Amino acid sequence: MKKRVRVAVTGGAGQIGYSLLFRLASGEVFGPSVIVDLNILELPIAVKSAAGTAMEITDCAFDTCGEINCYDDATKAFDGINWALLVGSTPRGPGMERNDLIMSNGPLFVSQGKALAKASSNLMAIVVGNPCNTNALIALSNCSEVPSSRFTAMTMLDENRAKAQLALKAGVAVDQVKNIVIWGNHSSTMYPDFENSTINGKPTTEVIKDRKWLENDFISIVQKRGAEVIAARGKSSAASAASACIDLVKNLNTGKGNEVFSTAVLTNGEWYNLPKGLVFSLPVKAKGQGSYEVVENFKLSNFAKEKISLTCKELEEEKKVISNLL
Ligand code: NAX
Repeated sequence: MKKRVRVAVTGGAGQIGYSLLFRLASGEVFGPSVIVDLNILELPIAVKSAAGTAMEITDCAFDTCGEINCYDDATKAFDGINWALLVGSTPRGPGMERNDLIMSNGPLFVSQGKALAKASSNLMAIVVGNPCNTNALIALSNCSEVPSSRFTAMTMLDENRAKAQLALKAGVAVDQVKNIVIWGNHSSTMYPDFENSTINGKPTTEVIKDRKWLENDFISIVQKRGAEVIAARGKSSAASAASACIDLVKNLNTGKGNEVFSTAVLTNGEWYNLPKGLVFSLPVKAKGQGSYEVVENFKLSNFAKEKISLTCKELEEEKKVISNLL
């Protein structure tokens, strides 16, 4: 009998959900010998649309696709799951400030954290819905039954964007770029750390000698890429975000051949002089089946430390805004 894995995807009727669900069902993530059962959670108004997506997934006749269930109740959707991909959240409306968005989405992650507490203690939860770092902090704070280390917020899209930009600039294939890590918040303060990265095994700064480009253009392109996509497409990044989520699940599940990658995890007060209690993107290595360890030997220049302190300050401010939800 084939092994089974049950994955909950919230916001399954949204843009990211529409790309993500098919790739999960296709066998690409968990392999050809694992059946993937999908629990899709949506708002009541969007459950019908999610059911339409479920019909299309069925129509793909993937060998690895198991049951597909659509719910508008988080407790039911999270029952018996191994992975929770928390994508659904309210998008920023006209005239809304970042703090308004943080406050409007916060309660959702309180209730989803509580629903996850009833699911299973060894599940892995990935928060994609923005502001994802702070939403992950809210969810894990309301879910004491699941270890905090089983929660992460996705900065893999930022890492992929950074990797692609360095590869383009250096004129190499993307797989030649390694150790490119995003520090901090998934926001315009994130720090894509070119100083610790390598291209073809050499330090990036030796391959791309234009330090001004690295310090200014490169960082700015990565930080503002999401806004640039919105300006061009009229909608936020969706297929690339789903693809990054697939990469992150694969990395966490299989270990990525011992390679370093970025994801945002709860700080313990011991890593890189960061304060305790923030969900902060750091270099990690996966140990498989969702577990990981933070890589502690990255060297940080004064330039990097300055950038990291800015993104840290932003996360501390966000934490203050939702302190009543923790
Ligand atoms: P959409 O607006 O297309 O879809 C969101 C879906 O979530 C909708 O179908 C909505 O009905 C559903 N939803 C809202 N509240 C819900 C709840 N309480 N329970 C279940 N479902 C709920 O947005 P989409 O483009 O798919 O983006 C989803 C989220 O990802 C947004 O918050 C977006 O900002 C965030 N992103 C995060 C990225 C990252 O790298 N971490 C990058 C892409 C994206 O911007």
